[in-house]
Amino acid sequence: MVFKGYEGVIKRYREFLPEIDEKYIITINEGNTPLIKARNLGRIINPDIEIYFKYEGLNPTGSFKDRGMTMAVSKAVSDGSKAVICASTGNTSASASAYAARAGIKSFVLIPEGKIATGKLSQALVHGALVMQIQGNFDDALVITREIAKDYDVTLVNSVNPFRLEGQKTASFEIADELGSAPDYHILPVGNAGNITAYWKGYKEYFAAGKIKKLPKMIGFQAEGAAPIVLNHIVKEPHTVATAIRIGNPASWQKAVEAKEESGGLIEAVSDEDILKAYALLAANEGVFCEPASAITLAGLIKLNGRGFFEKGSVCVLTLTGHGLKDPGNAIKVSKEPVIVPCDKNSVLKAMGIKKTKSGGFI
Ligand code: AN7
Repeated sequence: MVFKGYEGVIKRYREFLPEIDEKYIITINEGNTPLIKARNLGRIINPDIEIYFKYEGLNPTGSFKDRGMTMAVSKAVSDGSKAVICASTGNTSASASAYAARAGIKSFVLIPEGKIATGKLSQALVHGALVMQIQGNFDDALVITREIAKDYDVTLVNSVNPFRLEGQKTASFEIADELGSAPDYHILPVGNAGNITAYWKGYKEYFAAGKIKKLPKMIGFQAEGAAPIVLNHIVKEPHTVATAIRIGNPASWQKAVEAKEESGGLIEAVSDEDILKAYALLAANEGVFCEPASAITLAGLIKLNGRGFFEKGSVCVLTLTGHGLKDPGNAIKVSKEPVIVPCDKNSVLKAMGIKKTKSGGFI
């Protein structure tokens, strides 16, 4: 039987990616995520700009990491590697362990103890990784991981592995293919700074190939308590509610600064309070549920819009890097509590606030 369905980013964008022999491709059909036009937020924030969400939470493990992991794990397998290792704030570990499971190789993950969202921890565990909770932060874990990968027979699949960025750049191809152009502004969260680097690389390659006629301005946001690039110094003890981007010494620091400078963009910080407000606003007004680190893009857009940053007609794409279900605890915290109602119809009607029967109007 000949399968004619979609089979992931390596096959789709083969001509723009390093060659991987087809028999080694490890894919869970990542990529091909929806670009969703905002329906209500434009009206609330600024009716003169167009806002699109690249909803990366709809990748197989619920984050953008899968685009890079298909490349990194395929390459590892084609090189004969039998194990992968990563440090992670959560999503990389979920993705690495899933792709390793699919490849039939081992995965080792180092995560900061107590600082990763429950959904992500459950993923790494259920996919069979050896999960090591390190009594330190992500930056400490990455140092150890890099050292081990240098000296032992395990493949490092953090974004310092160049194949990760190759895969991740395919998101900008998809956006350009759907818009028929690059956006004016592309807004991303910045943690270890791999993704903003990958997107910029992707846009530049599409431009060089004549697929797009202009380049976007790259706009990155860090959480105020974890904003080394904005502060221009390492943050020893980063803190933020957006645990995915709780990083104080990003590996792709310099490349992110280059993306910002070459594109004429910027990298700024926003507060945890504004991140959580944007997180709730997005879910309640667009039906799109992302994790707090992803919502920093909307918080950042609102911040820039407040100082009249966007020209009329600007097209802004915001990458929503991870699914909201990764981190249900924060969703519950920012929402109204469920109401407790006795188990009878009248109590339910009372709780609903309905007074009249059918066609009598609602509430
Ligand atoms: C949802 O999983 O670093 O700037 O170890 O999970 O490319 O690091 C996650 C990062 C944004 C930041 N949004 O991307 C990890 C990890 C979400 C993330 C980022 C991450 P980079």
